[in-house]
Amino acid sequence: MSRTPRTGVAPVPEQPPGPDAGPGPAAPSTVTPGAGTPGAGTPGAGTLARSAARAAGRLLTPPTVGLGDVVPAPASVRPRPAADFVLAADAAVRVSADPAAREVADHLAELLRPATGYPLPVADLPPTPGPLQLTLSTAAPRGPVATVPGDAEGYRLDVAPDAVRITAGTATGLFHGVQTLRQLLPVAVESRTPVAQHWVVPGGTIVDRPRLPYRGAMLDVARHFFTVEDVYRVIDHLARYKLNHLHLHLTDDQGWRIAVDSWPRLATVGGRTAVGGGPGGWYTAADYRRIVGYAARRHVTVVPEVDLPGHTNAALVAYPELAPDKVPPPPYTGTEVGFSYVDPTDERTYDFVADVLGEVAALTPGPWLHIGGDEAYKVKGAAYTGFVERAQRIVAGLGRTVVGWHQIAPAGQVDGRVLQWWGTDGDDPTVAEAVRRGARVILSPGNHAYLDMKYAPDTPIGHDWAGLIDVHRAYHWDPATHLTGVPAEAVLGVEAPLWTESVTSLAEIEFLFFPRLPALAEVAWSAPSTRSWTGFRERLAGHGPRWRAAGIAFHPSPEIPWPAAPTGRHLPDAATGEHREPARDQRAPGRDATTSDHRQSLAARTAASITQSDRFRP
Ligand code: TNX
Repeated sequence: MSRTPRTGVAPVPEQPPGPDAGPGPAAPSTVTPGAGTPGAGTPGAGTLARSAARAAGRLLTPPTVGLGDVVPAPASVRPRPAADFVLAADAAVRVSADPAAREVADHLAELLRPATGYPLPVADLPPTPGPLQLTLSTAAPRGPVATVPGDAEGYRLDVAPDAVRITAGTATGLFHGVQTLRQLLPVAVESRTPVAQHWVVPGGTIVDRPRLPYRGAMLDVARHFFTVEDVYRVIDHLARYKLNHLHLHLTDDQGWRIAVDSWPRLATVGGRTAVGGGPGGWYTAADYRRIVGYAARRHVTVVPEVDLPGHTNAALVAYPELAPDKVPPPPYTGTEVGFSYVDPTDERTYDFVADVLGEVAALTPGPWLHIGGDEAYKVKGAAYTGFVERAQRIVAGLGRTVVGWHQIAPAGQVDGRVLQWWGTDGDDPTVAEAVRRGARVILSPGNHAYLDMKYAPDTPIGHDWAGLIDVHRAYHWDPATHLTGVPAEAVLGVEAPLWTESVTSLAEIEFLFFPRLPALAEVAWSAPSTRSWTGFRERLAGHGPRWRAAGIAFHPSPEIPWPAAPTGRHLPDAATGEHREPARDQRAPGRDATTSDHRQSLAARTAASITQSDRFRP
């Protein structure tokens, strides 16, 4: 159904119209007199001229993207090739009079202004409809948007010659519709400076909603620290692909990254280290609030993780009273796991847990608190389950929902508890039993969703303990049937964790994210009937030029039919923004690499970043 693209972007296979796609808008005439003129009965000369110019533009400039070339695949796509829309320089954005919807409209205008150079003022709907309309409504004009109870994220996008209309029951739905619209505009929309271009959007109707409510990625800011601005950029990447949760792994052996007023040394002492001996860092409460606020404006919920009772060396350095032997351990900058733990037999430990979780909860508007629970190898049996059960009660007492790595499964059930699965074999009777007792599951299978795994043996950073994960492996699995004994109804969603033992910069985060993050986004968002590897790789191909235009580093996987050169691995140089080849001969450390290996690797990588290589340039 997607038109044959004009830029080498491959067409997508026909998608079935969804049950609620509706008949679509009536075919408009080529020129719509009076469009955009307040109260116009008879069109003025200016209006007619603008309409004629638009019509001419349409004739001269076909869209560069097919209506179906969207990632993740929408639920239903109905192209209307005669109904393309051209954005005019005098266009305004009109939006339902609602503060949250208004924020989405402002976001749309901010996305479009740099590349178009158009002023794109934003104003309320009604009275003037205007060419870009965002309408908050429980029922779209031509058929319901939200037919599934609780579907708070669906939207409908109608593209006609006179207007692009996004209709949704919630501001979140409008926001997702805006992300779709962004993908339907020419690649140049990603430019940060004005581009002379006909801003054509392919005509037709998309009706869309997510398959799973929880779609996320995790960033480990503990092994290496990332700035607030880096995290903003990660949030932008999530939002682009309709992921709605950012899990921040805030604490680990190598660093404590969130200020806690009642235990100040956690950050000021425990935050000073990082893998490989770097300077570390931590977020003040104000920093963290900025992250949470930035995410909220992009309809992304932050899920903070305080990893307990293991992965706590940094906390023990700061407060030795929490250690089993009350002796301060040396700071840890290696990459081993499972050696540290807070003393589960000391009441002071539970004061610490309650204080920390209380402060983090107070800073976090979202419903989730992640208590970790992984790899606490030295806290066994009843000592472990007893600790987890107390931590779970503390979270419940704060009015939040517990999330923990799936190792917490044997602990008693609390309402709504969520287990995050990170195993690799799809079968865990303990998790299945916890699900029978009411637990829900977020799926992060290590061999499909772990973004710190290498793509291929020669990937310059990352691990391989869960296997190599190329784009096909990231894409090719089904959350509904993945875990034995865990039915689809118990699957809350999918999350792609990025552990950062080997990751030291935003460019490296992006290189591991792209193109696998969009693959996992499609696993989580798109109905099975709309998904196919062939269709995905062809739709995804058109995103390479978008990432390049947006300065996003990515791995140009040979599995994807990218439309044009350049090939090669593109890690933009942090200082110059120039794309460069990462040091191919350097292996980032695995789980058991030594600190000095890691230091050497970092030093070599830094050197590589200033030695531009032409080997992989187009
Ligand atoms: C396992 S997955 C871990 C992390 C490591 C990661 C490296 C999980 C819950 N724990 O501590 O960073 O492997 O891939």
